Amino acid sequence: MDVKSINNNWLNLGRAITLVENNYEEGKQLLQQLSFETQTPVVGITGPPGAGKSSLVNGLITFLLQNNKKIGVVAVDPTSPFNYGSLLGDRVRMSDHFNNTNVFIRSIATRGSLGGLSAKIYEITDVMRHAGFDVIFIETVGVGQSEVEIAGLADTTAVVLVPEAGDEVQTLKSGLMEIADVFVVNKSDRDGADIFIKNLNALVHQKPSSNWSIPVIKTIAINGTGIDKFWEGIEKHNAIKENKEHQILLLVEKAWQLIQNEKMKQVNKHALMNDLKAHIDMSGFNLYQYIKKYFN
Ligand SMILES: Nc1nc2c(ncn2[C@@H]2O[C@H](COP(=O)(O)OP(=O)(O)OP(=O)(O)O)[C@@H](O)[C@H]2O)c(=O)[nH]1
Ligand SMILES: [Mg+2]
Repeated sequence: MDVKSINNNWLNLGRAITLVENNYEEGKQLLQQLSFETQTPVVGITGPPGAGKSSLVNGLITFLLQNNKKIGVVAVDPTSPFNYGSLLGDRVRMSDHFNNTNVFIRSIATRGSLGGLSAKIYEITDVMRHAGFDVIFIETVGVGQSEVEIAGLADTTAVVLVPEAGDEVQTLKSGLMEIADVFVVNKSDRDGADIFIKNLNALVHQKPSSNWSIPVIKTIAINGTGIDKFWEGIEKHNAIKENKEHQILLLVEKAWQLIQNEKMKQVNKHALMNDLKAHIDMSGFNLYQYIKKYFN
């Protein structure tokens, strides 16, 4: 399958994802054709079950369609595979118009045996980056260990929380604090929202790796309140870009996951980082060709 055939053709994109998902040789060859200069922003949306992640993505889709954007969505381990279909309504529901809509949605079950995200999600996202979207959203339920992984997957990670008594302390313990580029306090129609936001704001401080100051955005997904602010926060973060060192750290994490997935082989992350640094700026760099040397 030629990588060009998936650009703006979602029937082909769907086929390509299936090839990659099933580890077919054709899928592997496709991955090795990908250009790593293509930079469609990938936005990870994570947070506890039921926080309103799908509702927020739905709101973002509605908002972005009004601005003629093309949107890709990956829902990882969705509790209900029909979630988006029912939220989005007829307009973008997968139908005869599948190829004409500006929204492409794919649900995948990709949790590995240890509960973490499997390498498939990295591969699928890399394929999607070549389909001509303006933005790609990835929804995952934040449950412990998968959080660092989603940070490595996305250019911007939004952590969705809800104002609930007692939630604060647990939330901060669970590592969500470290991975958030943007905080969203959804269900702000509930009691205690403003106090929760105030407390969260007090705890959020600048990320050591950059000069980015993490915003705390108040939303009510069910009526669209704050969706514009949420998008603004995503765009601002995308514009500053994390520093190169941080990007390399994320790339090392990704390469390591991919190697683990293929070979279950122990690779020294530090050595991997040094070697990757020497290769990353070479023209035509492709991560999937690069990692092949670790498979022998
Ligand atoms: N009151 C209120 N309810 C909301 C809001 N946003 C979402 N909900 C409701 O919360 C429930 C869960 O919303 P989802 O969008 O499915 O949440 P989710 O985080 O995607 O859930 P999982 O994917 O199952 O983890 C639904 O019944 C929504 O209608 C909000 O801002 N206010
Ligand atoms: Mg959901």
